[in-house]
Amino acid sequence: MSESASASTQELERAALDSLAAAESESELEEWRIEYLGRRGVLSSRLRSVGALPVEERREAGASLNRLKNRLSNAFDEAAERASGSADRRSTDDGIDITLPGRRPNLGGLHPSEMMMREILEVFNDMGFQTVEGPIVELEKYNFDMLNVPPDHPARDLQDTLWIDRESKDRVLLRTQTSPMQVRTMEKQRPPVRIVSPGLCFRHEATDATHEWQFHQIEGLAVDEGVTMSDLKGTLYEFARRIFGTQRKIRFRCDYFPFVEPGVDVSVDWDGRWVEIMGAGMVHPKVLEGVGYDSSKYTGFAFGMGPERIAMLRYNIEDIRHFFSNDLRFLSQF
Ligand code: FA5
Repeated sequence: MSESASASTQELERAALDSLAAAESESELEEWRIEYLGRRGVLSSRLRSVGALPVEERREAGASLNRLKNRLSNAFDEAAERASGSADRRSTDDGIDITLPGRRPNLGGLHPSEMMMREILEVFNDMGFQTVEGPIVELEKYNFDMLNVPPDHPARDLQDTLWIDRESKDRVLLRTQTSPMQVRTMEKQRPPVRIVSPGLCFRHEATDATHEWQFHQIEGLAVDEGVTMSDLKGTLYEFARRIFGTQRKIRFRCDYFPFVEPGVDVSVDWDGRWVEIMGAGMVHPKVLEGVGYDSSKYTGFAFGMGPERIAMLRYNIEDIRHFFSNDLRFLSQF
């Protein structure tokens, strides 16, 4: 190739690279590509004009222009890659700055009642109790009759009931307690039985700092040959030790529930006052007989506790109504 041809190739390369360096946006790069590398661009027309050169110069001039075309092509690819990388970092045309730190989404968490229930269930699962769940909309016979609370029994007044269907033969209600799960479990299973059953309960009652009309309970039931009141106490002391630690005082007191005999209530000390957290007792022989168990062979204990009350004692929550008021200032503390 003649000197002047090679000099003009060098000039062309310099001019092309300078203008490539000045191209910033994608559209400027595309313009550059069309101008230099396009089918009607500078290099194509130079290559076409090689045919007009003297025969002895054609070969070298063509090869030199092809090498230049390759170098410019590579330079263009690199520039395009750089431009797309920095476009990611810059504001985009629609005004979104994708380099700004993201907005952290509001992540939900477990409700404090749910957290408390899971912790309590784990304690009983560790002691060999299996978790079972049952219906919230319940038949009257499970909520009352089969628990030794016949119609007209005054004990029904202790739990003001929200009725779903009061007219049919099989009356339907929102369960007032988880104790129906005692009966449902024993109907399906022969002893030994060891279950815990968590879930919502409803009572038509006036609310105050320790009473809600909607709350959770966790029922417990153990039936086998030779189960005694000391098994009940031992189990509940172990529960209290794991949930409240060894220093917290707890109290057992006689109480009346139609489906146990004897019955107790269990309270925990809260700054010098006793807060009742559960009812418990030895399963009444009538309840055992009602599901076809031989009450001269099998005995059992049962308990029903309120996880919201337990969470109140655990976390010093002064009013049970916080649990279902859906106030994020309360809920986000857990
Ligand atoms: C019962 O519901 C019995 N079924 C418990 C039981 C089960 C006794 C098995 C014997 C054998 P009581 O109504 O006391 O009992 O409720 C038990 C616990 O549920 C209470 O100690 C309390 O922790 C919780 N609880 C009861 N009513 C409410 C309420 N309105 N608001 C919040 N928690 C409540």
